[in-house]
Amino acid sequence: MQISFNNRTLDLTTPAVMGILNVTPDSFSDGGKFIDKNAAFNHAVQMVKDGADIIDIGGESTRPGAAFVSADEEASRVLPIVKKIAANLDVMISIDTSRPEIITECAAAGAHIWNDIRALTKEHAVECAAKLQIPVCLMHMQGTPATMQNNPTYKNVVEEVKTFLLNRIDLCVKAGIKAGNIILDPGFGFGKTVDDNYLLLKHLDKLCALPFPVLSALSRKSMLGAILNEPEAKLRDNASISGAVISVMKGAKIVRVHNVKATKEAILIADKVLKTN
Ligand code: 7PJ
Repeated sequence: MQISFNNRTLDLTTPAVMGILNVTPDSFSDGGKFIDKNAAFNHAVQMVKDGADIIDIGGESTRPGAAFVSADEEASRVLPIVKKIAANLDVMISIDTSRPEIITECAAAGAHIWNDIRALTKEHAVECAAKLQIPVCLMHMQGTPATMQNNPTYKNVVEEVKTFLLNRIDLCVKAGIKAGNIILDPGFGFGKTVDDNYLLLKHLDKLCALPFPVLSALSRKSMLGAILNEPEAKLRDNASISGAVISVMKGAKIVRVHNVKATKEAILIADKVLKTN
């Protein structure tokens, strides 16, 4: 498995680390720290040194109750850092956005992956991805970021997440998106109870059995805090690394994390276990 765009290829025969770079003032674990363009760039440089294969840039906070961000504001947050990373670092760039106009500008500025927590459900998103031929990550979410944690309900969360993603794949492929450009994500924490999240993690191999790379993003999330009884997101890194290792053992090809160095080292060992005969 590999993904390619804008003259860059990511080989997924070894699992990849996606380092999180939030450029929002209100993101829950590192919000505000990387608003300054130089600080954001320096953090990206460090993550690349630490072994990041992808830098995921997000300009819209999706935490419940987060303020609305206009497209102009989102563009002004992400575009300068996309340009600076594309010009200076040997790394893939993904953009955590749901807006076609943002990804179009970012792709022209050198980005490589459209990471959409709304799975291309905004108007014109599917057509835009088909036109750009950019790799896309389709994530499952129940509800909307504002209300998703109010009362998430499933009969069978593992099956429902898989069915949702299969339906999105079908629609995307019919609209002209290449199957080889699709990445899947169960969406840990997006409209799920703690136990829903652990069922999804326990059965992540079922999603990984589909012929698409799976991205697992549970770094610092509240599903970890719930077990540790740790309200401070930054103090959940050991649990995050454990989650990344479990994900890779179950077949995930990309892990989206805050702590790149520790995660990279940990999943290299998991990958060696998987590949040893
Ligand atoms: C996810 C994401 C996720 C993907 C965020 C946070 C919230 N992108 N962006 N999957 N979560 N693909 O990091 O806690 O789960 S923002």
